[in-house]
Amino acid sequence: MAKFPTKRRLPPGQIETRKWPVLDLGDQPNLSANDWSFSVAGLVSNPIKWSWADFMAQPQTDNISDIHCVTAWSRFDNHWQGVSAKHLLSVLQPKSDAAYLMIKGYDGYATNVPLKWFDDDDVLLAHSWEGEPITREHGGPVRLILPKLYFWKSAKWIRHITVMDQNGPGYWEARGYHMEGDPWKEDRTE
Ligand SMILES: Nc1nc2c(c(=O)[nH]1)N[C@H]1C(S)=C(S)[C@@H](COP(=O)(O)O)O[C@H]1N2
Ligand SMILES: [Mo]
Repeated sequence: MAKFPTKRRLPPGQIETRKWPVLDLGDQPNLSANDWSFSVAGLVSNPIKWSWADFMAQPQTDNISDIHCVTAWSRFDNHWQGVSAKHLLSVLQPKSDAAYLMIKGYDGYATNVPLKWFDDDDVLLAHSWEGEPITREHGGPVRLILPKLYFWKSAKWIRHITVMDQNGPGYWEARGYHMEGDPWKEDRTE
């Protein structure tokens, strides 16, 4: 085994798990695909409101990425399918002063993400995991997957994104979690 692997996979302070723990505020919305819709407003040229049919009519992407939760577990090689953030942004056309997103779930949860972290090839609005619909407990019918930040940024039961020029805290960020949350820098708390 190489003494100095060229690419470490486990960020500092993390432990690999094969299970997929469930973490949320405890109120898991029970949304059928037909109950679900998703909207984006704020500093964009083309605000959207997508039904499930509108969402599924967008180009579909799949990729494999790792989960890093701030509670110290990481899960490798998760296969996701959905609509890429790159595609969403191409539809929205953010304005020149757009810099931060507030991402909201149907349970009232919110988390803030800088646009520069959202605008990446591995970011998805995901509807499937390992070829199956994402279960209710993991945020189905649609959740965000933003693998390069701690998993609290990956909002489950995604409902709305507000595009802003100023940063502001979401649920956990208002309670001491980091405004960015890069696991490689151990951005756990502010
Ligand atoms: N809507 C919503 N999204 C959420 C949360 C939540 O409470 N509500 N919890 C976050 C936290 S703290 C984590 S670690 C992950 C957990 O996702 P999982 O239950 O699929 O592992 O979801 C994130 N997204
Ligand atoms: Mo978390």
